[in-house]
Formats: sequence, C-alpha cells, structure tokens
Amino acid sequence: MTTKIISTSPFSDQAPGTSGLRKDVKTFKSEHYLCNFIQSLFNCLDLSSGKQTLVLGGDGRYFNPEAIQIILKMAAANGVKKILLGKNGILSTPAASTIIRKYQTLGGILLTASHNPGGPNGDFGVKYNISNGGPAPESLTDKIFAESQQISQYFIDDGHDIDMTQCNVHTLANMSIEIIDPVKDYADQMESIFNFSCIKGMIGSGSFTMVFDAMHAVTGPYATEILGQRLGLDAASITNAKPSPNFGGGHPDPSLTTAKALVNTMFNESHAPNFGAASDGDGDRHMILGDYFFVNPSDSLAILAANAHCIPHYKKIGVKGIARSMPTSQAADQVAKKMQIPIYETPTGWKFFGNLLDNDKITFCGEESFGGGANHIREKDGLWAVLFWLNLIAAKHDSVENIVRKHWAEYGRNYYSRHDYEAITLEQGEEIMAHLRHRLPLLTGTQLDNNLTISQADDFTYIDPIDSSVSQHQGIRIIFENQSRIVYRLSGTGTQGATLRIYIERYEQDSKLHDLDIQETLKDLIMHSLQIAEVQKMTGRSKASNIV
Ligand code: G16
Repeated sequence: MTTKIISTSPFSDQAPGTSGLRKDVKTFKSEHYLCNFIQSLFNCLDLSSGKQTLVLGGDGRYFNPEAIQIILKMAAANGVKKILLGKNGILSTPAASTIIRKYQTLGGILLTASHNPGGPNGDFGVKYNISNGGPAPESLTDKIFAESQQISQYFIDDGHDIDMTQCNVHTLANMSIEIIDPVKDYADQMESIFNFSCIKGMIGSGSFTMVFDAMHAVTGPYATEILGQRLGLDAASITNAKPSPNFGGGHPDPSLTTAKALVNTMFNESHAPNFGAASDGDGDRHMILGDYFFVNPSDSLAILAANAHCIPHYKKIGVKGIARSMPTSQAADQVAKKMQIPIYETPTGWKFFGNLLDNDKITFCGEESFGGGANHIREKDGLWAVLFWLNLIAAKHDSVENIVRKHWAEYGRNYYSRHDYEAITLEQGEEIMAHLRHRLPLLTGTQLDNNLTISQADDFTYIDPIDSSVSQHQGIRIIFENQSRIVYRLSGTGTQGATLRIYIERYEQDSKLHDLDIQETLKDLIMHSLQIAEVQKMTGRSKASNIV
C-alpha cells in the first residue's frame, strides 16, 4: 500500500457554517472538494497526541458510503492510529457524541447535512466534533477554513475499500478500523437517565397511544431498540424506521410543514394518538405533538427544565442553569428566574453551549430550531427529548396539551414565530443585514405605536463566560419595553443563496389570553419587522416562504 500525494488548489467556499460545511452533493462530489476539506481538517489536528482515535460515521444519506471510504484512506495516509466507524458508516449525531465521550477519542468526523434533503440532487455535509463530543468551536473552524484557503496537496492511501456491514476490525496501512454498532451504547445511556419502567408501564397500559416518525432517517434503529425493544412499543407505532439514502424521497425535517404524515395523523384523524414525535436526518432535532397540539421548541426547553424534578436523574443532579440561543424565545428565562438559576443567551449553534456544559454552568440547553439537550452529551438530542416528554407524561399522568397549558398559566406565554425568506440572493441577505446595522443607532427609543417602544437595538455579540472568546455579528436584536422582540439573522445551514430568518416574540402573562392565534397576536410586530428591514423593497417578496 502506498500513500499518494495529490496536488490541488483551494476552493474559496469552504468556510463551515452554523454546523459544519454543507453544500449540495454535486459540489461535494466534484474533484478534490471533499479531500481538500478533510486534509485541511487533518492539518489542524494534533495526530501525534496520546489520543489518536477518531470516530467516523454519518446520517446515511446519499454519498455517505463513498465519502467514508475516501476519508478512511486519507486518515490512514495522515497517520491516524484508529477509527471507530459506525456499522454501515451510519451514526446518529447524538450517538457520535456519546461514543466520542465514552471512548475518550480525539474527536469525530460526522457526515451529515442534518435536516436538509438528501439524494443525488440533495445536500451533503461534513462536520468535526472535538474530544468533549461537541461541534468544533469557532477557533477551530476558522483554522480549518484558513488551511483550506492555502492547501496545495493532500494525502491518500491507495488501499482497498472496507466492508462496513459487519462489526469487525480491519487494518488500512498502520491504521486500525473498528466497526461498531452504536445503538447499544446510546440506548444504555438513555436507560440510565430516564425511568424506563415508568414509561413502559404507560405504553403497556392500553390507555396511551403514540407514534414516532423516524422520517427514513438515522433514528430508525435507535427508536426500534429503545421504544420498541426496551419500552414495548409496537412496531407499527414507529413509522419510516428504515434509513434510506434519500430519506424515502422526503425532507427529513421534523416541523409542521415537512413532517406531513405525522401532522396528518396527529391533527386530522378522528382518533389522534396521545403523543406524536419526529426527529431529523441525523437524529439531533425533535418535534413534539399532542393530539391536535403542537409544542413550540422554545416552550419545550422551558417545560423540560421546569419539570426536571419529575425525572429521578435530574432530581438527583439538580438544574445548575439553562442556556438558549439568542433567537430562541425567552420562555426559559421565566423558568430560570423562578428557579433562581442562571440563564445564558448564546449565539445560534450548539457549539456555543460546549464550554458552559463542560464547566457545569448549565444542565439544559435548547434552540428554537427544534433542538434540546442536556449535559449527558455535547450535541442536541432528538430521542432524549422524546423520552423526556414520555417520562413527564407518565410521571404526571397528564396530556401534552395540559402540561403546556399549565406551564403557561404559571409562567406566562411567549407567543413566538419564525418567518423565513428562503433562497434570496447572498447580496440581498447581506444588504438587509448591513442596512439594519446602519439603522441601529437611530432605533433605540423609537415609539412604533402606542404599546411598542424600542428599549434596545443591537448587533448581538457573545463573550464566552469561560474562555472570553468573542463572537460578533450574531444577529440583530430589536427589544421592546414590554419584552417583545424582533430578531434578524441569516441562516448558516442553507446551500442555496441566503435565507433571512425573522424571529418575532411577544410575552403574555394573562392566562385568559393564552389561547390566541399566534400569527394574529404577532401581527403588528410582524408588520414592523418587515418595515424596519424594508424586506419587500430589498427582496421583492411580500411574504415569508416558510413560517414556523
Ligand atoms: C444547526 C445547528 C443548530 C442551529 C441550527 C440553526 O442545526 O446545529 O445549533 O440552531 O443549525 O440553523 P440556521 O443557521 O439555519 O438558523 P442542525 O440540526 O441543522 O445541525
């Protein structure tokens, strides 16, 4: 076996986004593209350190197997000593974080474009997680990008392809490859956190019905083991459980617009199940539904934190603090205030929770983008959130809707919505943000109507409380005297042009006003958000292409 040195030149567009490098499959398959990025990553790792094992796996999407074989040959050529590879090249993102932490590896390479569609015309992605199991911080992703901009060669062995279908050990040059089935490690961890006998009792009682939609994505085998084998749920209640490279032709995004089959089941049938849930392409997002009822992800974070004492594990370890990304609603802030624990506001991206979790500042964290998690790993965790809700329903003997309504009655309701303007041009997106930044000094103190005076308008900067690193330009915040907010930022996960996200929030304490139509009650704020940013003038669009 010989190592080949291949001459190459940089691609200007290899800056990782919110969570890794995401591009369409065609770009990733073009000559040198994947190899350049992987070599740039290897150039930034200390492969001579004591920890020389890397975890490798992906969400099983189209091009996953081919990319794995290429990365294995490059890892061998770059002196990696050992790879822990998911069976068939597949690992959910939370399971990868579990494996990195359990086996104390240097880190892991995760091949995923998360909730983005897959298949030959879909998207592909690569992200690197560090030894704490979480996404690489900006300091490392900046370094990888800098390497990618000066790369002139990469190293690859000319060895044979590995059979990934069996849990065996292989050798490639001096590198050992151990193929692992991650489902057991992940399921054991879930069983150590939640009260499985309590959940199992509810599922077996005959009076509780549920459906989990794996969306033909990575969580199918995990859900089958945990919900089916360990908790006794019948196979028919776990739908789309077989992972497929193009996610069964669907869009593996657990949202009201994309998880259509589940939404039809939960909202349209005469006898909807008591509980419905779905997760995304790589298994880190979740959506929770009751019968005819949607749980907003921002509310989900607040409710889980407020009810942590119902889960023996969290009752024992306590809740140290909560973190939410800046655009996420302030529902969790109300909980933290009452519990007298700290609340942290971070930029969008799970990587910003890593330091807080590592230093025991927080127990729970979450994001409006259908992400929730805790200190057991360093990624958001879809099935963890589903199990938390199941445990809560079983412990409280109550329905999803009642749990949410009682929460609002106690803490107030944060009416919340996100309006996306997808696939505008990059220039339009940047122009809108520049225009907003320019207007900021004039906005504070402005009265938009009788009830709406802007008390603060800024471009969010985060100073990490642990390492003092500074992240600037993380979104424009318009904060009103009555706690309402409008937030603007550009998505960091899309692959077509730019996506402008406008987040709108209004707090309502009066429980008699907790059953209003969300878009209706936010109507004035939505109108002001469009006027302030001059969205129609800048984009030619009069309404959002996606409303969450
Ligand atoms: C990724 C990150 C999340 C982030 C989300 C937002 O999610 O892991 O931390 O909240 O992107 O994306 P955008 O920049 O498009 O608003 P995922 O599930 O795609 O990995």
